[in-house]
Order: sequence, then C-alpha cells, then structure tokens
Amino acid sequence: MAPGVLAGHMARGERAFREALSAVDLVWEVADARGPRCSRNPRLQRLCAGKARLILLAKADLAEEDLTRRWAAALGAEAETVALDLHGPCDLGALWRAARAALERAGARLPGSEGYRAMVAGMPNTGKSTLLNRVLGRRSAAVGARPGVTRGPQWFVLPEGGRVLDLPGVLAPRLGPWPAAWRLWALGAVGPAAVDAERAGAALAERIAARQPRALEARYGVDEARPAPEGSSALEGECGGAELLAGMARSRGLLQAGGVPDLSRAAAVLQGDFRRGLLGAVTLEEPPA
Ligand SMILES: Nc1nc2c(ncn2[C@@H]2O[C@H](COP(=O)(O)OP(=O)(O)OP(=O)(O)O)[C@@H](O)[C@H]2O)c(=O)[nH]1
Ligand SMILES: [Mg+2]
Repeated sequence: MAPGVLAGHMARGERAFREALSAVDLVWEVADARGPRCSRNPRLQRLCAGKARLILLAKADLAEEDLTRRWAAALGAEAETVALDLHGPCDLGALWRAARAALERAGARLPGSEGYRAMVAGMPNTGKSTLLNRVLGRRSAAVGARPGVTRGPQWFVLPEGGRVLDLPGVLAPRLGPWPAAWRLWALGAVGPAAVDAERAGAALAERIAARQPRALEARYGVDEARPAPEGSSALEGECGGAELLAGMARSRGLLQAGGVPDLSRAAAVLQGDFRRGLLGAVTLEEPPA
C-alpha cells in the first residue's frame, strides 16, 4: 500500500475511534501481558484523558506471573489494571469491580443505567474481541490469531444493560525503536513483513533462552550452552540469538540451497510456538523498577 493511502486509512481509523470515544462512558484498554509497554499506544492515553478507563492485561496465561503482578501494580498508578487469562478461568468479578471504581471516580454513568456505553481499545491482536466474548458469555465477536481480524465497528448488548463497541485495532502499533519493533512482531501485533524477521527471531530466541532456560533445547534440540561464534555479527543484546535460531533451523531441517539454515522460516516457527505458549510463560518486557 502506498504511504499516502496507508496514512489516509489510518486517519479514517483514528477519526472513527475519536467519534466512538466521545460516545462512551468507559474504555477497556486491552494490552498484552507479555509486553505491557510496547503493546500500548501512548496516543490512547492522551485521547482518553478525563474518560473512565481500565487497563486489561490479556494473555496472562502466556506471561510470567510475578512480572505480570509487578506490571499491574506499576500500571495501577495510571488506571485500574486487571490481568486476565481469557482462555482459562478468569475473574470477571474483578473486572466489574474495577470498571465500577473507574466509572465512579470519573463521575460517569454506571453499567445498568440508561444509555450506558463502553468500548474496547488497543492494538491489533491483543485480545479485544476475545475479552468481549468472555464478558458477553457467547461467541459474538470474530477472533483470530493474526492482526486485523475485526474489520469494522460492531455494537453488542451487555448482559447487565447498555452496549459495548468492538473496534479493529485502529491505533496501529508504532514500531519505533528496535526493542519495541521485534516485540510487536513476537506478540503478533504486526506481521513478518513489518520487521527484519530473522533479526527479530534471534532477539526472541535470546529472550526465551534467558527466561525459560532449556525450553529451546527441549522443543528443538538446540544446544543452548554453545556460545555465539567468535566475531559473530549479532548486535548488542541479541548475541547468541542468531546461533540459537540457526541451530533450530538445522534441527528442524529448515535449510536453503547448499544446506544453509533458513533463519526466516525458523523465526516464523519460533514466533508461532511462542504465540501458542509452547515454550512456557515468557514476558518480553521488564516492569519499571
Ligand atoms: N492464550 C491466550 N490467548 C488469547 C487470550 N486472549 C486472546 N487470545 C488469542 O489472541 C488472538 C487474538 O485475539 P482477538 O480477540 O482476535 O484480538 P483483537 O484484539 O480483537 O484483534 P484485532 O481484531 O485484530 O484488533 C486469538 O488467537 C485469541 O484466541 C488469552 O488471554 N490467552
Ligand atoms: Mg478483534
């Protein structure tokens, strides 16, 4: 898509978002518990100024419990924050209590009152539609393991009265500096074409090896103890990741002509397994001290 067309598309998305925002009492901001910094859009905070808002850290089942607790405490300074496993047993009561507290603080209408409106907001693929289905108690909103599943705005009737709006992830992720870019790829907020997937795969392999030692060995048979080769071109902070990825490609038979490890295919396999939680719970970002 040409840059001008993309900008136009984004501007329309943002306009629709602003219009929706002006009509609602409460915003459920959904972020990914594995990357609570990179999966939030700072513009959302500004756009929601003065509005009752909750921060929901979805996919808590895929994140490290202690880090999620620390993230929730840190974000709590900004807005009520609740971490949820939307696929497992999740405490929706905590969600309602947090919503009520945020609404009361903002002096907004409460759920059940005439004309009550809420909306979900957040980057693509964070779990907005899944959250809605959980809250509604039925499969109403379309859900999928790739960014951009929800196509247009859709209103649903809430069980306790009022309505809630599902929106596509219109506030597109800002790739920004490299640490945010590779994490957004790992979380599935952007597709492989948006980043250098081989480099991103190496960074992810490195993080997984640091947080879940032996997970790569157990799943792919790579030797995690082998140091990065002398003079390897790996950049600071990802030294060794490229080696892990290459080892993975070799053990999975992902080879190019001449037996060269196919790092981009290995990166895609790694990202898919990480997304499904097959490498254990791994949080990509450290909470503020
Ligand atoms: N393991 C796990 N997976 C989740 C959770 N929440 C959502 N998912 C999965 O994450 C993927 C994205 O979920 P969606 O609800 O479609 O995300 P969305 O934010 O609506 O995405 P867009 O409509 O593209 O903006 C799906 O494969 C969901 O099944 C969760 O708490 N745990
Ligand atoms: Mg959706």
